[in-house]
Amino acid sequence: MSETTLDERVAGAMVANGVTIASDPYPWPFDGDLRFANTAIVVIDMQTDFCAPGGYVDSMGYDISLTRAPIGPIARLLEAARARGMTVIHTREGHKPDLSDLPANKRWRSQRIGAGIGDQGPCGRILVRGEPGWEIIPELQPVAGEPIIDKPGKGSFLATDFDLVLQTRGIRNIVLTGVTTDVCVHTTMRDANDRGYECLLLSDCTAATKVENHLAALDMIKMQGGVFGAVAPSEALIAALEAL
Ligand code: C5J
Repeated sequence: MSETTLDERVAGAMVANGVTIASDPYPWPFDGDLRFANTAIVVIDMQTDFCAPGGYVDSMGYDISLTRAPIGPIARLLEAARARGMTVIHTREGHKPDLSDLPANKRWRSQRIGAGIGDQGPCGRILVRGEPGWEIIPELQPVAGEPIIDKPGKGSFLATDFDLVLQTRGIRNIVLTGVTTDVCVHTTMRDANDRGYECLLLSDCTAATKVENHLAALDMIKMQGGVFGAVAPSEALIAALEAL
């Protein structure tokens, strides 16, 4: 058998499948290999602490109407994905009750802004596993069989079995949703991209605590020809799923 170059294999894959979605700065995924079986929807940290009254973000004084804005678009996307048997994975940021996995500087910084991680707040101890604030919001509850990744950090790979879950299910394409665009979503996307996953961030299914940061985070993905992947509105992905 003759050797093929990487360019020829990419071109071959595009011809073989040819399914991409309208995204920026390139039609995603890069090789047209978009299938229900190789694509996961990842819902990052849609927890009370990030998007409900009395939670961590609210206690820091940010406007939770921003972090609540993706709830409707994510719910519609999950309906489309679940109807097609796609993998949906949820993450939760939180620390052990004894705070043994909470770095001192993370705690110190949060206390400085009046929302100390591990301290008592209106929704229980802030960002502590098992507390009401740490729970995923009722509107986006996981359904049976959907993995939940508990992470102590901003990224979803550190100190978790996220990569193992993705590999076990044969996932190559990752669709990122959730909060916050500039922190946990970006950290996860950057890490996933370095590991060879083909990433798409949905602009209306993500949000930050500042609109400027959300927009800047979208821009960063699109530079250098799509340095971390691509960006699209959820309607573009849903249209592609309906066409598959
Ligand atoms: C933050 C997150 N922003 N889920 N966490 O502290 O993005």
